[in-house]
Amino acid sequence: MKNILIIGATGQIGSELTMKLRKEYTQGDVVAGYIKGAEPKGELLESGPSEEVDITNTFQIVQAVEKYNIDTIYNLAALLSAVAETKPQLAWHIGVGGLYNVLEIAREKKCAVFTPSSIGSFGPSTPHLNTPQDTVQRPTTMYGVTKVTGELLSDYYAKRFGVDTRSVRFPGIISYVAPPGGGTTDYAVDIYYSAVKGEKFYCPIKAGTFMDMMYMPDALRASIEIMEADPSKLVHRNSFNISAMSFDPEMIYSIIKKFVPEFEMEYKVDPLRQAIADSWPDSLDDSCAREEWGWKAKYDLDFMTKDMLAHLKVKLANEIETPAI
Ligand code: AKB
Repeated sequence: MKNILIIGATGQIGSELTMKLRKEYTQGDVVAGYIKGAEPKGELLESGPSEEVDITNTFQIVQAVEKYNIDTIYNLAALLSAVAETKPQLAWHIGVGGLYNVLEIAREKKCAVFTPSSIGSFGPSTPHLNTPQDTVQRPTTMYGVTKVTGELLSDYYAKRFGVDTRSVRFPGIISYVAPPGGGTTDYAVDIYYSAVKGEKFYCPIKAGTFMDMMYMPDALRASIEIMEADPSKLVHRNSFNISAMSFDPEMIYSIIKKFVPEFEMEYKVDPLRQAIADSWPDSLDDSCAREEWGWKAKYDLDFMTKDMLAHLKVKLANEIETPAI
Protein backbone atom coordinates (compact mmCIF):
# COMPACT_ATOMS: atom_id res chain seq x y z
CA MET A 1 0.00 0.00 0.00
CA LYS A 2 1.18 3.51 -0.84
CA ASN A 3 -0.11 6.91 0.29
CA ILE A 4 0.88 9.41 -2.36
CA LEU A 5 0.84 13.21 -2.44
CA ILE A 6 1.03 14.90 -5.84
CA ILE A 7 2.15 18.53 -5.61
CA GLY A 8 0.95 20.34 -8.72
CA ALA A 9 -1.86 17.85 -9.31
CA THR A 10 -3.94 20.15 -11.49
CA GLY A 11 -1.17 20.92 -14.00
CA GLN A 12 -0.57 19.32 -17.41
CA ILE A 13 1.16 16.17 -16.13
CA GLY A 14 -0.32 16.24 -12.61
CA SER A 15 -3.96 16.01 -13.64
CA GLU A 16 -3.37 12.86 -15.69
CA LEU A 17 -0.80 11.32 -13.35
CA THR A 18 -3.11 11.70 -10.34
CA MET A 19 -5.89 9.82 -12.14
CA LYS A 20 -3.51 7.07 -13.25
CA LEU A 21 -2.04 6.69 -9.75
CA ARG A 22 -5.56 6.44 -8.31
CA LYS A 23 -6.33 3.63 -10.73
CA GLU A 24 -3.10 1.77 -9.97
CA TYR A 25 -2.87 2.26 -6.18
CA THR A 26 -6.39 1.56 -5.02
CA GLN A 27 -5.46 0.59 -1.46
CA GLY A 28 -3.99 3.86 -0.20
CA ASP A 29 -4.74 7.56 -0.60
CA VAL A 30 -3.63 9.45 -3.69
CA VAL A 31 -3.93 13.09 -2.66
CA ALA A 32 -4.22 15.85 -5.26
CA GLY A 33 -2.22 18.85 -4.00
CA TYR A 34 -3.26 22.11 -5.65
CA ILE A 35 -2.68 25.82 -5.28
CA LYS A 36 -5.34 28.51 -4.82
CA GLY A 37 -6.85 29.39 -8.18
CA ALA A 38 -6.07 25.95 -9.65
CA GLU A 39 -8.50 23.81 -7.66
CA PRO A 40 -9.29 20.31 -8.98
CA LYS A 41 -12.59 19.87 -10.80
CA GLY A 42 -14.77 17.06 -12.15
CA GLU A 43 -13.32 13.55 -12.01
CA LEU A 44 -10.06 14.74 -10.45
CA LEU A 45 -11.98 16.28 -7.56
CA GLU A 46 -14.48 13.46 -7.15
CA SER A 47 -12.19 10.44 -7.46
CA GLY A 48 -10.07 11.05 -4.33
CA PRO A 49 -8.89 13.46 -1.65
CA SER A 50 -7.42 16.84 -2.44
CA GLU A 51 -5.62 19.41 -0.29
CA GLU A 52 -4.29 22.90 -0.82
CA VAL A 53 -0.52 22.36 -0.94
CA ASP A 54 1.60 25.24 -2.17
CA ILE A 55 5.16 23.96 -2.54
CA THR A 56 6.52 27.21 -1.10
CA ASN A 57 4.46 26.67 2.08
CA THR A 58 6.14 24.05 4.29
CA PHE A 59 3.24 24.09 6.76
CA GLN A 60 0.77 22.99 4.07
CA ILE A 61 3.10 20.21 2.87
CA VAL A 62 3.66 18.88 6.42
CA GLN A 63 -0.07 19.02 7.17
CA ALA A 64 -0.95 16.94 4.11
CA VAL A 65 1.90 14.46 4.72
CA GLU A 66 0.83 13.93 8.35
CA LYS A 67 -2.93 13.83 7.66
CA TYR A 68 -2.64 11.06 5.03
CA ASN A 69 0.49 9.35 6.33
CA ILE A 70 2.15 10.03 2.99
CA ASP A 71 5.11 7.85 1.97
CA THR A 72 5.65 9.05 -1.61
CA ILE A 73 5.64 12.60 -2.97
CA TYR A 74 5.37 13.44 -6.67
CA ASN A 75 6.71 16.98 -6.92
CA LEU A 76 5.40 18.41 -10.18
CA ALA A 77 5.45 22.10 -9.26
CA ALA A 78 7.47 24.18 -11.75
CA LEU A 79 7.28 27.06 -14.20
CA LEU A 80 7.98 25.78 -17.72
CA SER A 81 10.93 27.08 -19.71
CA ALA A 82 9.55 30.09 -21.60
CA VAL A 83 7.56 31.41 -18.62
CA ALA A 84 10.51 30.80 -16.29
CA GLU A 85 12.61 33.04 -18.53
CA THR A 86 10.17 35.92 -17.96
CA LYS A 87 9.92 35.27 -14.19
CA PRO A 88 13.32 33.83 -13.21
CA GLN A 89 13.07 34.70 -9.49
CA LEU A 90 9.73 32.95 -9.15
CA ALA A 91 11.03 29.99 -11.15
CA TRP A 92 13.90 29.59 -8.66
CA HIS A 93 11.58 30.07 -5.66
CA ILE A 94 9.26 27.29 -6.84
CA GLY A 95 11.77 25.00 -8.55
CA VAL A 96 14.58 25.08 -6.00
CA GLY A 97 13.06 26.60 -2.84
CA GLY A 98 10.02 24.34 -3.24
CA LEU A 99 12.12 21.25 -3.85
CA TYR A 100 14.22 22.03 -0.76
CA ASN A 101 11.00 22.17 1.31
CA VAL A 102 9.88 18.82 -0.09
CA LEU A 103 13.25 17.15 0.49
CA GLU A 104 13.50 18.38 4.08
CA ILE A 105 10.01 17.09 4.86
CA ALA A 106 10.79 13.81 3.05
CA ARG A 107 13.93 13.45 5.18
CA GLU A 108 11.99 13.91 8.41
CA LYS A 109 8.93 11.88 7.44
CA LYS A 110 10.77 9.22 5.40
CA CYS A 111 9.01 9.79 2.09
CA ALA A 112 10.24 8.81 -1.37
CA VAL A 113 10.33 11.76 -3.80
CA PHE A 114 9.88 11.98 -7.57
CA THR A 115 10.87 15.34 -9.11
CA PRO A 116 11.03 15.49 -12.89
CA SER A 117 14.01 17.04 -14.60
CA SER A 118 13.97 17.92 -18.29
CA ILE A 119 15.84 18.11 -21.58
CA GLY A 120 16.10 21.73 -20.42
CA SER A 121 18.79 20.67 -17.94
CA PHE A 122 21.19 20.60 -20.90
CA GLY A 123 22.70 23.59 -22.68
CA PRO A 124 24.55 24.72 -25.79
CA SER A 125 27.80 22.99 -24.79
CA THR A 126 26.10 19.60 -24.33
CA PRO A 127 26.54 17.15 -27.24
CA HIS A 128 23.24 17.64 -29.10
CA LEU A 129 22.92 14.32 -30.90
CA ASN A 130 22.11 11.23 -28.88
CA THR A 131 22.97 13.20 -25.71
CA PRO A 132 24.57 10.79 -23.20
CA GLN A 133 23.21 10.16 -19.70
CA ASP A 134 26.27 11.65 -18.02
CA THR A 135 27.49 14.70 -19.88
CA VAL A 136 27.96 18.48 -19.75
CA GLN A 137 25.00 20.24 -18.05
CA ARG A 138 25.51 23.99 -18.42
CA PRO A 139 22.03 25.30 -19.30
CA THR A 140 21.56 28.95 -20.23
CA THR A 141 17.95 29.26 -19.02
CA MET A 142 16.65 29.71 -15.46
CA TYR A 143 14.44 26.65 -16.06
CA GLY A 144 17.56 24.62 -16.83
CA VAL A 145 19.45 26.05 -13.85
CA THR A 146 16.62 24.99 -11.53
CA LYS A 147 16.52 21.53 -13.10
CA VAL A 148 20.26 20.89 -12.74
CA THR A 149 20.16 22.23 -9.17
CA GLY A 150 17.21 19.94 -8.50
CA GLU A 151 19.08 16.92 -9.83
CA LEU A 152 22.11 17.70 -7.65
CA LEU A 153 20.07 18.47 -4.54
CA SER A 154 18.02 15.29 -4.94
CA ASP A 155 21.15 13.16 -5.35
CA TYR A 156 22.64 14.88 -2.30
CA TYR A 157 19.61 14.00 -0.16
CA ALA A 158 19.76 10.40 -1.39
CA LYS A 159 23.45 10.02 -0.58
CA ARG A 160 23.68 12.11 2.57
CA PHE A 161 20.33 11.33 4.24
CA GLY A 162 19.11 8.18 2.47
CA VAL A 163 16.01 9.88 1.03
CA ASP A 164 14.68 7.74 -1.83
CA THR A 165 14.79 10.41 -4.56
CA ARG A 166 14.29 9.45 -8.22
CA SER A 167 13.76 11.36 -11.43
CA VAL A 168 13.53 11.30 -15.21
CA ARG A 169 14.47 14.03 -17.70
CA PHE A 170 11.23 14.66 -19.51
CA PRO A 171 11.23 15.59 -23.18
CA GLY A 172 8.36 17.78 -24.47
CA ILE A 173 5.13 16.10 -23.35
CA ILE A 174 2.23 15.84 -25.77
CA SER A 175 -1.33 15.24 -24.61
CA TYR A 176 -4.92 15.93 -25.62
CA VAL A 177 -6.16 16.25 -22.02
CA ALA A 178 -4.87 19.29 -20.11
CA PRO A 179 -3.15 22.00 -22.18
CA PRO A 180 0.48 22.79 -21.33
CA GLY A 181 1.46 26.35 -20.49
CA GLY A 182 4.66 28.23 -21.14
CA GLY A 183 6.91 25.50 -22.51
CA THR A 184 9.24 25.62 -25.51
CA THR A 185 7.96 22.28 -26.80
CA ASP A 186 4.28 23.28 -26.53
CA TYR A 187 4.05 23.98 -30.26
CA ALA A 188 3.91 20.22 -30.73
CA VAL A 189 0.62 20.18 -28.78
CA ASP A 190 -0.84 23.39 -30.26
CA ILE A 191 -0.29 22.14 -33.81
CA TYR A 192 -2.77 19.28 -33.26
CA TYR A 193 -5.43 21.66 -31.92
CA SER A 194 -5.08 23.87 -35.02
CA ALA A 195 -5.28 20.87 -37.34
CA VAL A 196 -8.47 19.56 -35.71
CA LYS A 197 -10.08 23.02 -35.52
CA GLY A 198 -9.36 23.55 -39.23
CA GLU A 199 -7.15 26.56 -38.49
CA LYS A 200 -3.82 27.54 -40.01
CA PHE A 201 -0.94 26.90 -37.58
CA TYR A 202 1.67 29.58 -36.95
CA CYS A 203 4.76 27.71 -35.81
CA PRO A 204 6.95 29.52 -33.24
CA ILE A 205 9.91 27.18 -33.82
CA LYS A 206 12.05 27.13 -37.00
CA ALA A 207 12.14 24.25 -39.47
CA GLY A 208 15.10 22.01 -38.73
CA THR A 209 14.89 22.49 -34.94
CA PHE A 210 14.80 18.97 -33.52
CA MET A 211 13.70 18.26 -29.95
CA ASP A 212 12.86 15.09 -28.04
CA MET A 213 9.13 14.59 -27.43
CA MET A 214 6.97 11.99 -25.70
CA TYR A 215 3.29 11.08 -25.67
CA MET A 216 1.64 11.46 -22.26
CA PRO A 217 0.83 7.74 -21.71
CA ASP A 218 4.55 6.96 -21.95
CA ALA A 219 5.44 9.88 -19.65
CA LEU A 220 2.96 8.68 -17.00
CA ARG A 221 4.25 5.13 -17.23
CA ALA A 222 7.85 6.36 -16.85
CA SER A 223 6.91 8.36 -13.72
CA ILE A 224 5.45 5.26 -12.09
CA GLU A 225 8.00 2.71 -13.31
CA ILE A 226 10.99 4.69 -12.04
CA MET A 227 9.41 4.86 -8.56
CA GLU A 228 8.68 1.11 -8.66
CA ALA A 229 12.17 0.19 -9.90
CA ASP A 230 14.35 -2.11 -7.80
CA PRO A 231 16.71 0.33 -5.98
CA SER A 232 19.57 -2.17 -6.02
CA LYS A 233 19.65 -1.92 -9.84
CA LEU A 234 19.79 1.89 -9.94
CA VAL A 235 23.26 3.23 -10.67
CA HIS A 236 21.76 6.64 -11.43
CA ARG A 237 18.89 8.36 -9.65
CA ASN A 238 18.60 12.04 -10.51
CA SER A 239 17.96 12.04 -13.30
CA PHE A 240 17.50 9.50 -16.12
CA ASN A 241 17.41 10.42 -19.81
CA ILE A 242 14.21 8.97 -21.29
CA SER A 243 13.35 9.19 -24.93
CA ALA A 244 10.54 8.29 -27.32
CA MET A 245 10.86 10.34 -30.53
CA SER A 246 12.71 13.34 -31.94
CA PHE A 247 11.26 15.55 -34.68
CA ASP A 248 11.29 19.07 -36.10
CA PRO A 249 8.21 21.15 -37.10
CA GLU A 250 8.37 19.93 -40.73
CA MET A 251 8.14 16.29 -39.66
CA ILE A 252 5.14 16.73 -37.37
CA TYR A 253 3.43 18.98 -39.96
CA SER A 254 3.82 16.44 -42.75
CA ILE A 255 2.58 13.54 -40.65
CA ILE A 256 -0.52 15.52 -39.58
CA LYS A 257 -1.09 16.44 -43.26
CA LYS A 258 -1.35 12.73 -44.07
CA PHE A 259 -4.52 12.66 -41.95
CA VAL A 260 -5.68 16.28 -42.52
CA PRO A 261 -4.61 17.07 -46.11
CA GLU A 262 -5.98 20.64 -46.11
CA PHE A 263 -3.94 21.59 -43.00
CA GLU A 264 -1.65 24.62 -43.44
CA MET A 265 1.34 25.82 -41.43
CA GLU A 266 3.36 29.03 -41.62
CA TYR A 267 6.43 29.98 -39.58
CA LYS A 268 6.18 32.88 -37.14
CA VAL A 269 9.26 32.28 -35.03
CA ASP A 270 9.26 33.38 -31.40
CA PRO A 271 12.88 34.45 -30.67
CA LEU A 272 12.69 33.51 -26.96
CA ARG A 273 11.42 29.98 -27.59
CA GLN A 274 13.76 29.52 -30.57
CA ALA A 275 16.82 30.49 -28.50
CA ILE A 276 15.79 28.03 -25.80
CA ALA A 277 15.15 25.26 -28.34
CA ASP A 278 18.52 25.89 -29.99
CA SER A 279 20.28 25.39 -26.67
CA TRP A 280 18.62 21.98 -26.06
CA PRO A 281 19.60 18.56 -27.40
CA ASP A 282 18.14 17.19 -30.64
CA SER A 283 17.82 13.67 -29.22
CA LEU A 284 18.68 11.82 -26.01
CA ASP A 285 20.38 8.48 -25.41
CA ASP A 286 18.17 6.65 -22.89
CA SER A 287 20.19 3.43 -22.68
CA CYS A 288 20.84 3.80 -18.91
CA ALA A 289 17.09 3.97 -18.20
CA ARG A 290 16.61 0.90 -20.41
CA GLU A 291 19.34 -1.04 -18.64
CA GLU A 292 18.71 0.02 -15.04
CA TRP A 293 14.90 -0.14 -14.87
CA GLY A 294 13.69 -1.51 -18.18
CA TRP A 295 12.39 1.74 -19.71
CA LYS A 296 10.97 1.53 -23.24
CA ALA A 297 8.65 4.02 -24.96
CA LYS A 298 5.61 2.64 -26.79
CA TYR A 299 4.54 5.60 -28.92
CA ASP A 300 6.35 6.96 -31.98
CA LEU A 301 5.31 10.03 -33.99
CA ASP A 302 2.96 8.12 -36.28
CA PHE A 303 1.19 6.16 -33.53
CA MET A 304 0.89 9.27 -31.35
CA THR A 305 -0.49 11.41 -34.20
CA LYS A 306 -3.29 8.95 -34.98
CA ASP A 307 -4.24 8.80 -31.31
CA MET A 308 -4.00 12.58 -30.71
CA LEU A 309 -6.15 13.43 -33.74
CA ALA A 310 -8.79 10.84 -32.87
CA HIS A 311 -9.09 11.99 -29.25
CA LEU A 312 -8.98 15.70 -30.05
CA LYS A 313 -11.78 15.35 -32.62
CA VAL A 314 -14.03 13.86 -29.95
CA LYS A 315 -12.93 16.34 -27.28
CA LEU A 316 -13.42 19.45 -29.41
CA ALA A 317 -16.75 18.19 -30.81
CA ASN A 318 -18.00 17.65 -27.23
CA GLU A 319 -16.87 21.14 -26.25
CA ILE A 320 -18.91 22.62 -29.14
CA GLU A 321 -21.98 20.61 -28.09
CA THR A 322 -21.67 21.54 -24.41
CA PRO A 323 -20.13 25.00 -24.24
CA ALA A 324 -18.69 26.05 -20.85
CA ILE A 325 -21.08 28.38 -19.03
C1 AKB B 1 9.29 22.99 -21.75
O1 AKB B 1 9.25 23.10 -22.99
O2 AKB B 1 9.59 23.90 -20.98
C2 AKB B 1 9.01 21.63 -21.16
C3 AKB B 1 10.23 20.80 -21.03
C4 AKB B 1 10.85 20.20 -22.20
O3 AKB B 1 10.74 20.63 -19.97
N1 AKB B 1 8.02 20.96 -21.95
